Amino acid sequence: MSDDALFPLELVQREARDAGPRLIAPGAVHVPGWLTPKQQRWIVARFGEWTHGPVPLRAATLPGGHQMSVRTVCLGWHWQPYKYTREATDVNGRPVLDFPDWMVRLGQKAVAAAYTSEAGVEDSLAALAVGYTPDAALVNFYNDGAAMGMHQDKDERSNAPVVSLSIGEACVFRFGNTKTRTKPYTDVELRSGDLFVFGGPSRFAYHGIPKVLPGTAPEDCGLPHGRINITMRVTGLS
Ligand code: MD3
Ligand code: FE
Repeated sequence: MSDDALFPLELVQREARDAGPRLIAPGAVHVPGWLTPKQQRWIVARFGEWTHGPVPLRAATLPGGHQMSVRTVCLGWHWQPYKYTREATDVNGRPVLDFPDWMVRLGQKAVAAAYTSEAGVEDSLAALAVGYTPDAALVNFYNDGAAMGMHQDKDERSNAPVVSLSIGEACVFRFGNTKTRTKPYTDVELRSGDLFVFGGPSRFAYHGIPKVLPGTAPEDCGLPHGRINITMRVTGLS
């Protein structure tokens, strides 16, 4: 018997999905393999459309003059350091793309999938899935050694959870604490198809991506090189 028959790829992926939601810290739940390969490929195709939209993928320039190595395209609201705007005034002044209805529904399903009793979350968090309505997404693209330093996401005027979806190459995700950008932190490997939800006590924790692991994109994810991360947020703006 060939190795392919003994160790089919489907079995490996099924195991990731079977692992179910894991509580990393209060309010921080990792759901390995939540998106199917077909869903991942469909989202990669949408990503291609977004990057050809009114505002191109761009590396934001921080107030100190440094450029981020990650490039981003936004939906719903355009993020720039450190505010949300409807027009990309730091890029080309064009209006941001709409936040798609399918992504609102996907965000609701994501919070519900993460905040189940299976994950051991508090009942008060499980209630956050009801009526979850994200209105902004930052779609990050990592390639050629791109990384993201430890930071907090606090430009939103809401403490609603953030939903994160990963597609493509795996990465090391560093989940810290709410007090300092240094230790203690927990490193978690995020792989293609993984979901992570950050709410409740984890919503304002420091976090970052120390490295992407080149060459680890599964063949069936639709993205041969690099890593896409979608984070959905509730801005609390109107
Ligand atoms: C924890 N993105 O866009 S996703 C970001 O993989 C960002 O591109 C990383 O950090 C990425 O701001 C990490 C995981 C994540 C996103 C938002 C969070 C973790 C979070 C907000 C609060 C706490
Ligand atoms: Fe962040």
